[in-house]
Amino acid sequence: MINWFPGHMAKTKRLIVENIKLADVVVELIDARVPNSSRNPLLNDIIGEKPRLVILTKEDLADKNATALWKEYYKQQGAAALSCNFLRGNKNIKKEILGAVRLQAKEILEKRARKGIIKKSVRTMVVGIPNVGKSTLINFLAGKTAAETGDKPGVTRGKQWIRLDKDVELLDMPGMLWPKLDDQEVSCKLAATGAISDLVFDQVELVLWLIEWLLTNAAGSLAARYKITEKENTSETLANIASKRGFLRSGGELDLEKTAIMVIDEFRAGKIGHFTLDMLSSKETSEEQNHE
Ligand SMILES: Nc1nc2c(ncn2[C@@H]2O[C@H](COP(=O)(O)OP(=O)(O)O)[C@@H](O)[C@H]2O)c(=O)[nH]1
Ligand SMILES: [Mg+2]
Repeated sequence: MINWFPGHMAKTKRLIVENIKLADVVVELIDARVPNSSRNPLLNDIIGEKPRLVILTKEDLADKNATALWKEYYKQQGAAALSCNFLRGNKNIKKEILGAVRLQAKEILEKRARKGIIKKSVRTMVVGIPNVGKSTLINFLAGKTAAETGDKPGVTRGKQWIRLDKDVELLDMPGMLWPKLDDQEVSCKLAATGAISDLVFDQVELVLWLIEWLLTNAAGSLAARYKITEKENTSETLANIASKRGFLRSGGELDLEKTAIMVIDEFRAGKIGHFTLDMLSSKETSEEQNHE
């Protein structure tokens, strides 16, 4: 677990700024379950006008309709947007990603051609907050042989460009972004999806927040999973789950801690359902607030 103290953020930002200079197209990973909350607020400033491909990761765990709407939203913003389940990555997804990167780089390549530079590859790098799937994507795209042949002279020490195809290269190191933790709601969403460490939150408090979200936005999902009666009161609903599962302490009282950990685990694994915690309207609202 990384502690995002200010000095750490400054260093991380410096590194990303340096690396982004070398890339033609930035691949920004965001978690399809929390497309707004899992974005780094400073990334727009850092990337500037550079072409961008947004990939919504873990689409297998998110709400399908919401993912489609979010992709539309990013396209309207001028980025290319795809969604993937990297655990079931196949050749088509790789082709799609490379195609989108090429398309985003088209203008840059044309500009280079006008200057007489023709053979230069498109360089791309992956950025995102912890746990969003950066390493999984790089391993999936690069494969082992690509990583081994990626070493080239003239590249800053410690950095390697991995060749993905004749005309596309990928930086072997992802750009690690810090999550936004100044907003309690956003922090809860990131904790619930596993983007931030379990040590940061009291698990019972977190599960009460999650139960509240599910009762409000996906009524019936807890009842179906745990064969319980949902209550308006979140604590009572949690107690119902604990007693249904027989989670008791030695004294016979309900073990809410153990129940919390179980529910959070099952939520993250998609066993309670496939949910997107960030709705588009809340994103728009938060943008309005930022402008005030
Ligand atoms: N369900 C699901 N899990 C994924 C997907 N992509 C990555 N993961 C899992 O998410 C976790 C974090 O991935 P990792 O690549 O280490 O994230 P990083 O910290 O950004 O490098 C790992 O347990 C991956 O197996 C996906 O598309 N679907
Ligand atoms: Mg990683």
